[in-house]
Amino acid sequence: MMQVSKLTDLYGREGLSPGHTACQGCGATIAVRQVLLAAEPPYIVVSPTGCLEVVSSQYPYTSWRVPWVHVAFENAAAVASGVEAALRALEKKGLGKRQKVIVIAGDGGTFDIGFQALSGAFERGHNLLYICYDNEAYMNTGIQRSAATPLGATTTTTPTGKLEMKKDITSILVAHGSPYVATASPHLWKDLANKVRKAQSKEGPTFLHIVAPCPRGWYFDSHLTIKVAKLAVETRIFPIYEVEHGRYRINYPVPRPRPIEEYLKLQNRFAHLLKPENAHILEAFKQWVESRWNHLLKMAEAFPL
Ligand SMILES: Cc1ncc(C[n+]2csc(CCOP(=O)(O)OP(=O)(O)O)c2C)c(N)n1
Ligand code: SF4
Repeated sequence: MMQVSKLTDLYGREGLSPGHTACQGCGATIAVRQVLLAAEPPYIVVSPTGCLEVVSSQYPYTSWRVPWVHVAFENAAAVASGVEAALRALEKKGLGKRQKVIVIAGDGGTFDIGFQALSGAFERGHNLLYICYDNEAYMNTGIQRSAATPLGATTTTTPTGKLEMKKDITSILVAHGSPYVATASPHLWKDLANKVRKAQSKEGPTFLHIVAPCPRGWYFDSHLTIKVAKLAVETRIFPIYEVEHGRYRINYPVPRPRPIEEYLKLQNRFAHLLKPENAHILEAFKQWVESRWNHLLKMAEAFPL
């Protein structure tokens, strides 16, 4: 596996062409571009319905320069399993080479409606890399809440703020016994690129969870996307780590976290959390961040990579 150390390592591999119709500053599209720059060809991408699909495939045009299959919202991992099984059967007959199938899906298609297919594919042990770009809501259909939406965030279905915590999807995938599960952020592009390659090189089902700030649904100015991603990591809200066969490594230690308010105040979806009457929700949010970080530290100490 070749490590990515400079931009020229990725030169000439654009899998997503310009001309797509994503919003300016779309974190998901930036992250997907990085994924495709890093991925070692050949590979086939499977995407369920969501912003990424809608902005990249308006008939009769396509932004995809790699083989790409669009499937229903709920069955990306099931279709990817079928593609992977077919490739395996062809290889047995000497008719092709095995390759990792890459799913790229939003959080709604991953945490919620595609979860059964995802869990099944991991349990069956298919050779696929499942990537979730997490913009923390169903953006394509109008910013509805998902299981990835954080506590307190305003969406069109939680107008006064979500009451539940974000689902810990990475721990769930680790519990499936996956050989490689990791998180990444587009502001740490080298780390992201190397994780794509590592996840691709492992036999079996692997998972990459990428924070994907959405100016439209998080209500921030489009030039702030990378700053928001960086703050998500530097406040410990979105820890950057990897888990190989159950062993943990924190790739981006945050010994002195930035104040959580710095992250929240950039995004209007959290505006009400900074009002004095909602101090208890802000406190619960902070406790959630701290307890997850402490849990991660304990795991990295008890089961180091
Ligand atoms: C079974 C089914 N239910 C609902 C929809 C409508 N729908 C299409 S995309 C989408 C939201 C996608 O959200 P997410 O996966 O988070 O991707 P994003 O749009 O945020 O990128 C919904 C609800 C659908 N296509 N199929
Ligand atoms: S709504 Fe958000 S995720 Fe969808 S294209 Fe716009 S910025 Fe990207």
